[in-house]
Amino acid sequence: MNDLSTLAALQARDARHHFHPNTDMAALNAEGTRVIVRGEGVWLHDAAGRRILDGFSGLWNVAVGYGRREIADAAYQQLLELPFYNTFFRSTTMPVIELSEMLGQLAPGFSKVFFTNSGSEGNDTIIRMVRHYWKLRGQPKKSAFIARHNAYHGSTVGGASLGGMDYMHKQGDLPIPGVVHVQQPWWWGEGGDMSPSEFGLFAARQVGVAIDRLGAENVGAFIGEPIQGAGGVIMPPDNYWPEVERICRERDVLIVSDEVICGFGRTGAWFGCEHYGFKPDLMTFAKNVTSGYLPLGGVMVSDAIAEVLTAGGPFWHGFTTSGHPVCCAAGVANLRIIQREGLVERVRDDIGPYLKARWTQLGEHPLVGEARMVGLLGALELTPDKGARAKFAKFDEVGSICRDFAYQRGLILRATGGTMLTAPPYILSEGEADILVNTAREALDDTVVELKKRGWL
Ligand code: PXG
Repeated sequence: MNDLSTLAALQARDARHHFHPNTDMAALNAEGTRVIVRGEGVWLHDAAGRRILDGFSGLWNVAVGYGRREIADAAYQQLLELPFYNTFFRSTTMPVIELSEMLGQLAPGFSKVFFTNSGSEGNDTIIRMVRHYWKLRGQPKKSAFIARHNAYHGSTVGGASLGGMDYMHKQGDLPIPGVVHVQQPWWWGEGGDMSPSEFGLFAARQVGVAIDRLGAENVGAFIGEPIQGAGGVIMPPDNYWPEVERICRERDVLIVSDEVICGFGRTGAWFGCEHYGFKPDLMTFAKNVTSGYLPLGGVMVSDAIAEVLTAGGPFWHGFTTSGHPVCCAAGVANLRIIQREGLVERVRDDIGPYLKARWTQLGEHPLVGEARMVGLLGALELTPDKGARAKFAKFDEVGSICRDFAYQRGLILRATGGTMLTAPPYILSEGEADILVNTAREALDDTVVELKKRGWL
């Protein structure tokens, strides 16, 4: 399909009735939405007949790439065999048994998995589970959560409360009581005159300061993404997580690793916490558990927590579709692909280092203050002054300008403020990695021209 009048008609129908998430709808509808019609490998095709390299894996989640028949077949077979049965009434289904077992094997020390439909529901589940756990342990006051500014933990009331996005809080009278946000470990943006390792310790110690201010007897858990995703692919200094772990253990505060983006190989380890060498008590997952082919999320529960919860009677929590058999069948097929094709190792040893070597060269571009990458998660900080780590006055707009130039040139990148993000599928070839970086460089050049035109540079 590359008939532009057909595209305009589709855009008009979308504009009439579809309420897009996180979107200025008036602006979008004036411009016309993109209509994506097909995907193959790392490539998308839109209704205007264009082929675009998806440098962002859908929404961080199409790890195995588009067009995997094996996942489609597994879901289809399950739809024919048993499209639904619940897991509430003393029941389970074959895909749930299989996926729980696989997850247990992939995450040693996490003997139980609780299924949800999304990462947001996973984090809401965490709030209820942590509070339930501490009540069972006879410490009902341990109900507060420490999280970070600019974290993303989802869009439900609980998820958005744990998240540290002010613009989300403002719209919904959030956060809910009992959530306290502390310094994020973004050295490039907020490290000031400190060295990265000084700043890593400083940021970690803010967790301790917050716990001590509330009293450890009132704090249930700390939650963090190993690498903040939506906040701007923020890799903390190496000493951050070990110090957070030490602080939380010392104060008997649980650690939740939100693995919704980092989980299932994105960092080159199965889970982001392994990459950074810390051991959480609970892990939220979603996204790449099915590579986005069907919605699925959940919470991995450590042996020690699971033991208390198992002995504690029913946990009055769950969703109709907790452990949906079709989604779990897709999850099993997806994880089998990742295992069989050695995709986590590929991210760690092969395409990850290859893309990183090329991506970090973008750090030499006059507009780029820092180019960083771990596994297949990368960021570029756009700056008017490299040496000073300065941000553009119109920080939120420069990234969108660069993102739009990239799209015009056939590459999807995401912008968070003035930070450009990439998270390509694990199957990216070296040739495709070259295209990704070369196109990103061209988009940076386009952005320089545009910013000069506007007098911002
Ligand atoms: N935790 C993390 C770390 C996430 O990245 C969620 C929880 C929530 O998952 P669900 O499945 O409820 O969306 C996420 C989701 C963006 C963007 O703009 C990022 C997410 C979702 C939507 C947009 O980068 N991450």
